Amino acid sequence: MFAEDLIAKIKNARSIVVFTGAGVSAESGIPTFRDAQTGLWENFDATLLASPNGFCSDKALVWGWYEWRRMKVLHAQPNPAHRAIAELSNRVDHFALITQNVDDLHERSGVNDVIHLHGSLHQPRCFACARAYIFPGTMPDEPIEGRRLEPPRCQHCNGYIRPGVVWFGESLSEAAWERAQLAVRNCDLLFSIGTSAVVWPAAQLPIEAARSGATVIQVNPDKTALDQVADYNLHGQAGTILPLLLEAITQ
Ligand code: BV8
Ligand code: ZN
Repeated sequence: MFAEDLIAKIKNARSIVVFTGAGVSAESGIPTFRDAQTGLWENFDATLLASPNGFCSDKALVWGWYEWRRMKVLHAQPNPAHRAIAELSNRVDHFALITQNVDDLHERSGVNDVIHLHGSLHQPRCFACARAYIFPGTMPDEPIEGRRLEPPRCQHCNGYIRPGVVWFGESLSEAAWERAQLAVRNCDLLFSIGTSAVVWPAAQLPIEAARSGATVIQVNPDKTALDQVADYNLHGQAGTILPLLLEAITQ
């Protein structure tokens, strides 16, 4: 199934980075970023909804969209791809997981130190004073086509609560970006899993790994701009490929 030199490279790697996008959560039933535009969302530009201007121009529409996505994540379970990545993290001396995803499925599959480049659905904060907001313990019950929902207000300054994610046009957290760059510059091997590699500066990471001499392995059913950069392109679903890869390296 896999080239012998590929298996040897993974077995001999002492430092591995796994870089993931929405595709790794697809088999958990979480729509990938671009096809999250189902129902009500199909006539909205995602990059508009996921932006400060989008929120300021229609807070209830954007907050309702994020609550619908948060509900999807709360109902979802980690899939075999998440679990294979967690198992890999226990088999290598140095491991870093860098994700563009805002769900917590990597954490729930057992990876305890996840670098979230684009924040998290589970850490809302006040748009004005940045104080953390704690969600009520209840499960949101959002219809599939979504609905407008007024965002809650901050108890401290009465500002609007916003999703704890990095929107388009917002800069990434310095700390996360520094950690991610350090990891990719010092790894022997980087997996890029389930990302269309179109969002910057995240998309730069596998390129920096390759430039630093790492072996780059891409897992994606489709071709992406990374096909030119990767040493190995495993075209298929992560939930199928990764468990087979783990099996092959443990033989
Ligand atoms: C910034 C959180 C500047 C919100 C997200 C160059 C440099 C810097 C910036 C830019 C630049 N060029 C353009 C920009 C602007 C912009 C950008 O990149 N725009 C894009 C559209 C061109 N970047 C930004 O605005 C960034 N900010 O740089 O700030 C700055 C600097 C200083 C001071 C101020 C400002 C911030 C970008 C972060 C945006 N936030 N997420 C939310 O989630 O709602 S991005 C969001 O979209 C996701 O987090 C993710 O990163 C991205 C979606 O990408 P993917 O994860 O790849 O998902 P996608 O659906 O695209 O693809 C899924 C893939 O999986 C597919 O390939 C599919 O084939 C595959 N797949 C499907 N099923 C499976 C599978 N693979 C495996 N197995 C399966 N089963
Ligand atoms: Zn506040």
